Amino acid sequence: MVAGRSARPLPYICVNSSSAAPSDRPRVFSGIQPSGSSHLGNYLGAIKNWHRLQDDHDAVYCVVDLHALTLPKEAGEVLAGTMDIARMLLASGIDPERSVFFVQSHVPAHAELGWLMQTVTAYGELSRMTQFKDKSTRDGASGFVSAALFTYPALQAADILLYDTNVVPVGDDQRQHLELSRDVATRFNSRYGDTFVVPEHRIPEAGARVMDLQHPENKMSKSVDSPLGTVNMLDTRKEVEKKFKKAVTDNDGEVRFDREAKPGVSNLLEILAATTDADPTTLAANYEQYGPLKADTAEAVLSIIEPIQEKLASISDDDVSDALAVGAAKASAIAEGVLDRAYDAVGLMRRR
Ligand code: AQP
Repeated sequence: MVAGRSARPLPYICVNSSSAAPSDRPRVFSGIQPSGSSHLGNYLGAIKNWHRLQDDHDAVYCVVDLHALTLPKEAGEVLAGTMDIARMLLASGIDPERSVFFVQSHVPAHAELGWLMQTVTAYGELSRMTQFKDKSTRDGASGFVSAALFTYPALQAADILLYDTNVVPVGDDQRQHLELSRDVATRFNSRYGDTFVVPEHRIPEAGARVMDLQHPENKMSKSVDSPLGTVNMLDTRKEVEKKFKKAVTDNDGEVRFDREAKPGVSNLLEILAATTDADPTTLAANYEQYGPLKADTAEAVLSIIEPIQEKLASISDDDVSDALAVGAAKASAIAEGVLDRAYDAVGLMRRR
């Protein structure tokens, strides 16, 4: 049994309802960085699940623009990325009527609770984060490693805890950060009294770790420059076909799902499985050669991204800004209450 609130005090206000009716549906929260073009890994690892979970959860989804600043950015770059990724999420089926959909920096409670969470996060815990180790040594860090890159898992914990979140749908790369969020929530609760819901992660069976098509030992990533290895959600049909055709496999010619021994082929099977809701081992039995597997995987991916691209074209900047403004108001209403609860638990003097 996890320490802390196992459920929110009920009845609480359903964030999706214009009538503010009480709801006892589990709450789901997740975020995405506006740090570059969203790719197939983001879609299969996270966004696809976000879309589905709107049906039976109280959903809160966020563009985490403050996280994007952990790696050096040009002025204005995050703003442009925020519009792009928000538009992509709307086109992918995130429905601002059914979900709270907003930008992290529009709700100041994130930064405030982020500070409180740093006070219950150990230096040693942050030092063990593999994302920090990877990103601080990567070319993209351009020699400058910000303190924020080191501490942002505490801000991520705040993002989640501010919404009394029960479930966090993420890709496998976020497993370690999620564990940290659970640990710091539990520590806060035991130090200051029962304050936060301790969240669970939800990682998809297929598509949890989509690998780079050229370097199948690395995850597909926004901030890594791998033009042939990354399938972007905005890629044309020609680009997608070319990237899958050139995907790195191996020389033994056998189509078999084995991540260790056959990372390239297994990645293709996993992408096909995630896009068609099938099982990668079962799918492998349908193929004797790599060529048809590559062609079918490209086609399955196109059947997902082409309709999203079509929808994108119909969403204006105003549509995006309007949706985000409504979402920020709804998000603030929840987050400010939880932040007050945290300040009260710690025992800070409150302004009259
Ligand atoms: N390759 C992936 N396979 C499956 N899921 C993935 N996610 C990211 N890459 C993959 C999931 O997408 C969600 C949003 O990711 P993010 O942008 O917040 O963070 P990230 O993991 O840092 O994304 P990138 O693409 O790798 O960007 P950079 O290079 O900037 O770090 C998360 O749920 C994540 O698990």
